[in-house]
Amino acid sequence: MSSSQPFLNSSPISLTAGHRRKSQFTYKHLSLLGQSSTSCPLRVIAHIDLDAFYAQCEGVRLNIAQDQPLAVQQWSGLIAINYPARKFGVKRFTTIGEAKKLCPDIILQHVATWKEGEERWAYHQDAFAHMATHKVSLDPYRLESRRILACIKDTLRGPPIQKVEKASIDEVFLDLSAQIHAVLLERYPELSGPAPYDDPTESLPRPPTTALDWNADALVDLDNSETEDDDPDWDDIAMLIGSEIVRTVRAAIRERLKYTCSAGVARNKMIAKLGSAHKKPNQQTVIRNRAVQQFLGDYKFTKIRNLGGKLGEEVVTKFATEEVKDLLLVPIEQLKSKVGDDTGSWLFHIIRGEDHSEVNSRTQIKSMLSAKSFRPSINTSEQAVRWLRIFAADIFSRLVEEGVVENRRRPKTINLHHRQGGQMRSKQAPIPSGRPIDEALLSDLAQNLLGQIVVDGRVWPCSNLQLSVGGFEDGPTKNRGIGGFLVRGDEAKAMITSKSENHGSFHATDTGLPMKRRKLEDGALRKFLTKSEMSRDEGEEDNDIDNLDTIEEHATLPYEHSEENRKSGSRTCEDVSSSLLGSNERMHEGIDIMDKVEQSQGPILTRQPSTETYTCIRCKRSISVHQKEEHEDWHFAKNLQSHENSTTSTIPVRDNENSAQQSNHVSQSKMPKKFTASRSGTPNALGKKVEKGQKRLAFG
Ligand code: DCP
Ligand code: CA
Repeated sequence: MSSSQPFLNSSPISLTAGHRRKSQFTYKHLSLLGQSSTSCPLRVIAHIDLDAFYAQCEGVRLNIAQDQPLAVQQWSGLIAINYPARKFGVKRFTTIGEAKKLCPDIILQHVATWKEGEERWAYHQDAFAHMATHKVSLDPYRLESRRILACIKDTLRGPPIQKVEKASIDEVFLDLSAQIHAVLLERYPELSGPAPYDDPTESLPRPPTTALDWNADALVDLDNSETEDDDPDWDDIAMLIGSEIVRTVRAAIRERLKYTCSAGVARNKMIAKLGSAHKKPNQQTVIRNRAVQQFLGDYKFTKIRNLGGKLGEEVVTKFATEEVKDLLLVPIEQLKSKVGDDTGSWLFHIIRGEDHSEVNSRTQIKSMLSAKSFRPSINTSEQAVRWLRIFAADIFSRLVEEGVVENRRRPKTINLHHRQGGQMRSKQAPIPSGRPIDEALLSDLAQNLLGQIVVDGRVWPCSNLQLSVGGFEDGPTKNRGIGGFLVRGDEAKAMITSKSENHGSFHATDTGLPMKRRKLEDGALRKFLTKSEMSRDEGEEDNDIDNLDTIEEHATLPYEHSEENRKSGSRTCEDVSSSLLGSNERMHEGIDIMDKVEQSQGPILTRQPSTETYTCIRCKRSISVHQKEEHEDWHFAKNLQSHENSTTSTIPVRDNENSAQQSNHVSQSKMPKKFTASRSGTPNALGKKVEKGQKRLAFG
């Protein structure tokens, strides 16, 4: 942005003017602003949220007029509704039929899907009728999300260093403090001088202005104790500059990418986020420090981040109110005695608009998950494998975005969760280092994990499968190639011995067990699993999350069962419970061929007709030479299996939201701390209510 543009509607007055009063802020505060300190009272945070995001993506992609009503359909429900359609009363819970009645001109665009058996997602006209054989792809929206993020960063480009945190697929937080500091010094050179007597606790001079031009911003009214007649102080000026920067960013997104968004500008993340939702679409709301109490007082505290669920409910019950203004009257000691010391103290401060959480620009994806719930359940390995292939392709395409091809980042483990009846089981294996990750490798690893589950029995009918990769680590430094991923000791030996094998080799470890590798590409299980016809079961919505880190964060919050995770991992309890299980499991021996294969030897062996045979020295059977390799694989796997010390986690789970509670309970003692207490100290409460921004879908 150009800092030379005037933003004050009164001309600067000399700071040496005799009538000048002191600011309530000090030189120290000014310096903290430059450091983006979370405790700086001049701090300015912005939250930007795209309006009707998926709907805008489709509108832009299809070049549809901006006033044309449009909604994004997923199966038989609507997941995003643009603002022109909202005027007709179309909402997220509106049925397709009702939407057409309310707004006959509405365009309903189905989300892109991966069609079973196809290699890429696409926009399929008839996807809505094929829930069982299609899986939703959010790639188009992720791509747009990235373009928007890049545009924001480009517009802000420094110095000073940017602090931009991607909070979900269509939200970012910006800590504008350092930028604002630079602009302040440029526009008010008087501020750059040393503090009087070199004492940083000396007050700053008062800003040389009496009125600020807030342009078209929605300005939240000041607190009752304040008046617009009061002269602005530096926090107001900082907010104004922040607001100016945000306007520039929003204009760039609009001009370059055609998207509108709304924004909140305030002193912290919590208030900025409430601010962006305050006036939509295409507006920005500024909550000056002097307006915070007024702003929050009008809210129900259940709208505040972390208070939307069970904790919020508990507070409502204990204090018989949902209003912030009522809770403000409760002394801290009483809050502590009713909800516990930590939570009480946190609550006391949060309703007063105090939040020192950092805008973390280094938030990185820790794991990725692709999943589907099946209704009715699926009943064969063949069906499962078809989905695993799609999951693998889905995850791989996201890994590409994450820089896996260039070795910028790389996951270390792969996890498969499987639900049958009341049981959720999961298997995990390391992703072999020292070789490129590709779709086939992920698919092979996944199929092997499935094989492990199959051999344990009680597999079908299966109602949910989830494939995830995790344990991301940064790739080699600039001058190291793929070979730079270190391979040591046993692993290196194993790699050498498996060199002649194809890329699908894998290893899996159990604590203390030697690593073992098997060939997958032509393995018996793979062939067995892939040969039969496609699933025709009717499916349920997909669960599709690209950032389990977000889930971990949200795992501390109340959850309701939701089949959807459209907004970067904020909306599922099944996924939460399974990721908890996964994270606590020991690595499991990765054996690829199990009992199931034994039963299926017939079909495998007869699949490729051949006249040439040989007699297997181990089982003395006559085998086609074409199948020698896979037959030997089978023996190998049987051997491994007999040595296997299974570590499968079989934890009873109940349906829907209960599954999260139950699983959480079972594994509580092993849970990483981040699952048991939130950053802000709120208690773990995997419960019923949907957090704001985790709305339950109308279908499922
Ligand atoms: N989403 C979803 N299912 C939900 C909620 C959201 O699939 N239950 C998807 C579709 C939305 C996107 O996430 O377009 C962003 O969610 P928001 O809650 O920000 O909603 P919108 O961006 O659609 O609308 P708004 O203008 O209110 O932000
Ligand atoms: Ca949005």
